[in-house]
Amino acid sequence: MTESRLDDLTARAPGLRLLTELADLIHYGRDWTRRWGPAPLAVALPSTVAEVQTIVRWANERQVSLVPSGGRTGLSGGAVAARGELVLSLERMNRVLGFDATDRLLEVEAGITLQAVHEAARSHGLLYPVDFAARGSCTIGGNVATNAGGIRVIRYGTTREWIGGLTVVAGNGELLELNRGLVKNSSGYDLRQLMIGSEGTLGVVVGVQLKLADPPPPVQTMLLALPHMDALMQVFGLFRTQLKLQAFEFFTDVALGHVLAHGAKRALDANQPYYVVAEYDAPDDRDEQAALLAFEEGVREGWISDGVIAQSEAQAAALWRLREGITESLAPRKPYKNDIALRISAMPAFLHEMQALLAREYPRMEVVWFGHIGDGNLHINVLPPGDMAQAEFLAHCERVTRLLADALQRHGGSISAEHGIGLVKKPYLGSTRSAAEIALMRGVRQVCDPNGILNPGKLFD
Ligand code: 2HG
Ligand code: ZN
Repeated sequence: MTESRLDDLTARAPGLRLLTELADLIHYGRDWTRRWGPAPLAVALPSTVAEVQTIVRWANERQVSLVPSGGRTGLSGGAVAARGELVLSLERMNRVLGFDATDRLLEVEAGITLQAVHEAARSHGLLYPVDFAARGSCTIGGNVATNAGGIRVIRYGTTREWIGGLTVVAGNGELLELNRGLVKNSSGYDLRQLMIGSEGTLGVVVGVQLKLADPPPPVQTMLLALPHMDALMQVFGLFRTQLKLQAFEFFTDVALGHVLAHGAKRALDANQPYYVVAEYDAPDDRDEQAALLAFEEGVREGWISDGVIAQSEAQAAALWRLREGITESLAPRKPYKNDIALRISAMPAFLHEMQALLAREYPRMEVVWFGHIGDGNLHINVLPPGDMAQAEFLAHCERVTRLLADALQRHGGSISAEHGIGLVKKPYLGSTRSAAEIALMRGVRQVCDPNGILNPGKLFD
């Protein structure tokens, strides 16, 4: 049966590359979550939009589930294929298709990496401003699917802000050109925005028109050590009024311990419980002076205990590594991850409640938190104790996540800030979205994908 279905697909798309070797099934069937055993039917690597359309039409007729797949750096299981699905990898569709200087639009295929987009924008003297540590492996299609955020959201917003148009293969195989790069387009529902963040459940994104920005002015990078948790938001309040922030990222001493053990270099002597990497525009002496004044005020207030300003690009990269290297340094320990969002105004009160909750519920476990505190996004990674079985660890963390979800609901937050819902956060969707909203989302999905072939089981059942 399986064989004949695949034979039928190759008969319809003779040039299509199809992988069925076990090593490939494992490689393409999982993402960075590593929680589900990969078990796809096969992996299709189309190189044209027409091939993607053929695959989607075939999947409808043959009732085969599809898992659209980018760089599989996701942390919520959105690109996992563990139930005999066909992985539809866009990795061969990775070209820059064009650039229009008047419109400032870069047109790319969905499988291009974020880093290649950065380079293409730079080659035109412009900037694609969404950025984060997985830039070398993640793809634009995946960024669109999760509305990826990253380290410069406080200045530039999330992926959503930078999409001028999308080319999408709909659930029935038809091709949709959504918004076509228009700046203004008040002609009904914005289906482009509906696709963004839909985690491959409403259509397969094959092409993207990216808006580009002016390149940033020269920036400075500062590492700060803070003596207590309240200082995080106090320093943020101070810095955002005095400086033009590009990024405001934090991590704890526990996180620092892991990146240092993983090869990063210590930048400050004394140990403090919290650290911030701040990046701000510093085109001239006045901005540098403003940064020093803000720093001194923070010290006077007792919010900052120590700090260093990078004196070279290499030093700035070393400071950034302390923040961006955290995920990789924790990966061997198979952490359980939360990725939560709050309004910035809700953060101080929430932080206290969360700290108490984590201390109470995870007495035997190491909890590492860090993230994009300037835009209200915290990452909480819980490390299993060496003597605890994986299933017991997961069950424990799921129970605590339920409590965290309740707290978030009370504070008006979200159970997923930028990693998506996928499989991992599915049980908690109802803490962030109302029953009426979920019912509407279900209806939209049903209309876009009536046969239920697009990433079934992800986001909601
Ligand atoms: C980051 O901000 C990523 O570094 C990963 O979103 C977060 O590993 C995590 O929990
Ligand atoms: Zn993040």
